[in-house]
Amino acid sequence: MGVERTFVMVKPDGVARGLVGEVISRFEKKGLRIIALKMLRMSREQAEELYSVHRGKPFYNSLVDFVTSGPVVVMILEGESAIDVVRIMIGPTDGRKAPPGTIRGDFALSIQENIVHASDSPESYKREHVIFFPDVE
Ligand code: 3AN
Repeated sequence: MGVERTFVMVKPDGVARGLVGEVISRFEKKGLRIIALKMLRMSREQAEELYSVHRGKPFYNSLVDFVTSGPVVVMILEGESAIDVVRIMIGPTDGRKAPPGTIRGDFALSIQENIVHASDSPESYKREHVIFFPDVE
């Protein structure tokens, strides 16, 4: 615990719906610090690495198609218990079940198109952030 870093991505649906500012604003107001931030269109290779734990699952191909379908905004956030704090703020995977007040609860009605991705453990952070920020520790 203590101060840690997490990897967060606004997915193509969040960018297309104009929710980048809303999402970043929530994290900033919470007190998390932006360490790195950029917009990009991810390659198929990057998407396959990001979601490598889901390889072979029925939704995997559709998920890779979706996250490569348009620009995304990727960032590294830092703060006290940042990994758990951000996971609580984004809410459960299924937007229909995510409680109001969470990002997915407030803005998503889908399990695939659910606005944001965030690392779920320090190991995930290590693997995920280097895909997009190879120079950040
Ligand atoms: P989370 O993003 O909450 O960590 P994961 O890691 O279980 O959720 O899933 C990664 C991504 O895969 C989700 N954000 C969602 O876009 C997609 N996904 C997960 N489960 C399903 C499913 N049953 N059907 C379609 N897409 C899914």
